[in-house]
Amino acid sequence: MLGMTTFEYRKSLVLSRYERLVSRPNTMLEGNGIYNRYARPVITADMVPPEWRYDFNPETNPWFMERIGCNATLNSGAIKWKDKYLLVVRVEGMNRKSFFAIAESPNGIDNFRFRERPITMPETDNPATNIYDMRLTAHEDGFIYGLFCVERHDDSMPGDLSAATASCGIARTTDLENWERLPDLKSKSQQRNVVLHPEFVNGKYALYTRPQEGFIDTGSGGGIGWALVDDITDAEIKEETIIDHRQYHTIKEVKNGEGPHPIKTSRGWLHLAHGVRACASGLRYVLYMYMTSLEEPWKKTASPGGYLMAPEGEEYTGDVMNVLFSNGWIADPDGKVFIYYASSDTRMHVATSTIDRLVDYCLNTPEDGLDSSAAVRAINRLIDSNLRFK
Ligand code: M1P
Repeated sequence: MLGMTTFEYRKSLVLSRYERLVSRPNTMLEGNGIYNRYARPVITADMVPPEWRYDFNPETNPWFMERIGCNATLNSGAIKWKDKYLLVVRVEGMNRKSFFAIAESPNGIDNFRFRERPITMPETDNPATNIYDMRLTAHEDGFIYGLFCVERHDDSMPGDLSAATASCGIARTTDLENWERLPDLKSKSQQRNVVLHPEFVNGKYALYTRPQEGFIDTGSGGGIGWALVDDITDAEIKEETIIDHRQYHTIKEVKNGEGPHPIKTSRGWLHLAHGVRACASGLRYVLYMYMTSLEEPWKKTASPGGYLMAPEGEEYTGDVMNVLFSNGWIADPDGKVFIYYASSDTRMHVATSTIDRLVDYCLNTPEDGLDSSAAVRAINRLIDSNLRFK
């Protein structure tokens, strides 16, 4: 501090703290055999570059004050690109507006750094108030698509400042730098958590949908839907079938939603999703899995009961408590899977597994028997079988 101005002192402090944060290593924690968590989050609000937050001009910012604060870094799409692990992070400012920004890492578990600037997402002729939660799909048509939620005020309720609508925005790129915005998905209901399947199905684009009656409540929307679309440049849902239903007294009683696009395996499509239930302290968001048929990706073939991951430790707390949410994972050619998930709408984490382990988990975890007697029967079957190995 000696001989330094406040500006110089604070600037060097902020930059060295930032550098320490983005370059610190992460360590794997032993898990339950299905996946491993890591000791530290992979992206936090503090890892947003100081150049986005501070005015570096000593004349206009003599105290080196933060000018544009960041509130959270959450629900991120993921893709492997030129040997790097890329997250399209939902960055939420202190002003509650979200936008997208790419952070990349050489190994997928630490050293994530944001690119120089956030993504400038082109608007449609009906500009959005807020955009968030991008799902990335490298489609067999050659484009990388980003599908995301577009929020606007619901102008049919002029006096209600909380009335909003959710629809699906669609953009595509070939270089993850320049984005072409396509018209929003047309749908009879509101939509959030819409995901593009990576392959054509019967010559059409295929979408996982999440019809909802209101902005928050799914109402009569029965769960994760499936719809085929003729033209992605003018996408419209004409018919929608529910392929993964919400159910009474399960982890997805209140809501569910597809996570990232499913991973293709020799045993079928592996799906990651979030399920929501209500409890005295509010809503609880957990991650769960299911599998569908390779040839008919809309047909469920495996449905392990309960959740894959629920909040643990610091993951419980944040802006929206008791939430895990994932919209990005990466499968490496050697079968390693990086599951990127956000905790409590605040920070990003990674867990690693393999395709073989996740398929085994899906095929060999008993389904939810939907009542307590069935839960005890499943445990007794396991105990009976284990008696032979004592
Ligand atoms: O706050 C938890 C999540 O709530 C919404 O998800 P869903 O529509 O499934 O309830 C989204 O706003 C999501 O961004 C958020 O993480």
